Parts: sequence; structure tokens; C-alpha cells
Amino acid sequence: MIKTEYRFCAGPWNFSEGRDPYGPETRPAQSFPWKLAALKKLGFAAMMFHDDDAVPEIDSKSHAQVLKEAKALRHQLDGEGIVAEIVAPRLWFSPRTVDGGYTSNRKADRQYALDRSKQTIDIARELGTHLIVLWLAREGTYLRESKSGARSTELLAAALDAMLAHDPEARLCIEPKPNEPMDHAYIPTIGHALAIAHLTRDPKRIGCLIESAHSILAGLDPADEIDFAMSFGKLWSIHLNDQNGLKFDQDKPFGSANLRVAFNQVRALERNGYGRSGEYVAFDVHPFRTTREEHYLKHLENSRKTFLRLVEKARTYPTEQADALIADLNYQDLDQLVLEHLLGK
Ligand code: GLO
Ligand code: MG
Repeated sequence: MIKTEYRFCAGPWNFSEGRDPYGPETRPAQSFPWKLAALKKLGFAAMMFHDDDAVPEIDSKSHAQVLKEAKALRHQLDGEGIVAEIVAPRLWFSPRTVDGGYTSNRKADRQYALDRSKQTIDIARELGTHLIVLWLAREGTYLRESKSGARSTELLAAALDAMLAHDPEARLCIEPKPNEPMDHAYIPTIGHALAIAHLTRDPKRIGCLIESAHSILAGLDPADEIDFAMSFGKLWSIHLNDQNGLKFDQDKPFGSANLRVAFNQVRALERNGYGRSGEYVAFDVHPFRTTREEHYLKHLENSRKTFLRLVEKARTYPTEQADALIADLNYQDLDQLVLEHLLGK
């Protein structure tokens, strides 16, 4: 097996300040240059962006101004030797996306979502990437009768089509999540993401991004989602993190809630050669609310540490012994073999 040298990525939003729906910030906000320097210090190779991380207050700026600022950001990134992995339109904050973007029941809001997405593709080009991430945050319902699933599927496919037509080099990476902020989201799993590609002009340019927590929220094993996506050559990015069951989206450090589930994700990445076509391992994790300012980087540092420890565990897995037990259908001992391997001697 070829050993992959993994390269790591995080977003500016991953240095979050501790705010939750029940309480305010618990740490001071850090500036963008501070975050960039932090990633460099950690030895991360790439940063992921929302359109308004790249160009703050984006809605108050002309298209020309937006592109000018994106170009300036590219220089800043080049200066630090950090690459932009992806850009994602942040379609869930604006008053114009209260009912969703592409599937909103208001025509003017659907247009806003499309215009903003096309602009995101232009920003990505300035930043030197063609990869666009679509977390379809509000494309769903709180109330089943408020939208038609058939119509929403049509609208989503039309939106993807418009983005593909906007730039022949753009590649769209759908990041499914079954719920939160919505009760039900329209593209809840990788299967949905890959299937909707076939309603567009160029399914080849639509892939996916798996987030561990989102798969768990859908009641699935993220390792199976990885294997499935990679069987189609469609896993173009990943957000590793962890999640303790079917609760609010927790974005815990990788491996924090369930080491064995994390191990199996790493095994799936290893066996499918993730990273060998230039894909990055991104951690979509947040500091715990009690985290103090001086520990601002720990959740990223620790996620990478756990990831690399699990890579070692995957590479030293007693395959021959496991295969013999599998051939004998002796899953009782296979279970213990895995546990012993994870626990170490
Ligand atoms: C939220 C998502 C979010 C996306 C990000 C990139 O649940 O994980 O963090 O990954 O907005 O599109
Ligand atoms: Mg994510």
C-alpha cells in the first residue's frame, strides 16, 4: 500500500469564540492575519473559506471590488505559503435567505442565492482554486407542507446547472447534512449528493465532501460514506470531527466521542488512497466553550495528532490475523482484536 503524506486544512470559522444559542462569546475574536499565522505555525497547508471570509461585508461591495479584495487575499496567502482549498457561498446568514437560497419560496431570494454562488466561483478563481463547497444549510423545511420535495429537487438541480455553466472549470462539492438548522434537509446524505449530479449537464464536475458529524447525525457510519463516495471517485474534500449521537451538531475534535468510529474513517481513507490526487484533510472542529485564549489552537493540533496516531494504527493493523478470523466468521475474536489493537500493549 502506498503511504499517503496527508496535508491539512482548517477555516477561519474554526477559531470560534464560544458563542452558542444560550450564551455569548467566551474568548476574544482573533484577526484574519492572526488566524493565517496560526495555521502556518501548526504546519497546515491550506485554508478553507466562505465567500465572506474571503471578502468581509460582501453584500455591500460591487463585483469589481469583491474581485479586487480576493486578489489581495491571494497575495496575502502566497506570502504565508498557504493555499486556498475551497470557497463556499455562505447562504444562511443573510435576511435574503430566511427561507433558504436555491429552494426559497421567494423568487428574488433564489436569484440572490444564484448570483452570490456565481460570484463565489469568481472569488475561488482569484484564490487559485476551482473547488466550490455547497453546504446546503437552509435548503429544506421546518414545515413539510411549506415546500414540495419534487420542486425543490428541480430547483437544486437548476442551481447546480447554472453554477456549472458559469465556469467550465468549476467543480462543485456538496456537503450533505440531514438537519440543523432545518428540521429536514433536502440533500441529507452522500447518496443524495451523488444522485442529484445526474440531473445536471455535467455530473463529472459534481462531487462531495463528507463531514463525520453530519454522517453520524444521519444515523450512518462515516467510514461507509467514505468508501461509497470513493468508489465513485467523488470524495474531493473531507471535514473530520466528532459527534456524540443524535444531538446538536457538536464539531468535537476528531476521535473525541468515538475512537473506533474515527479509526474506521482513517482506515477507509487509507484503503482508498485519499489525498493522493491532492485532496486535503480538513478539520471542521471548534474549541470547547471553556477553552481559554492561550489554548486557541489545541482543537486543531489535537485533531491532527489523533488522526496521525490512527494512521499509524491503520498501517500496523494485524491484517493477516484479521483476515483469518473473517474467513472463519469469528467476529467475536475480530471485535477483540480491533479493541486490543486500539488499546495498545
Ligand atoms: C456546518 C457545516 C459548515 C460547513 C462550512 C463550509 O454544519 O459543517 O461548517 O462545513 O460552512 O461550507
Ligand atoms: Mg463542515
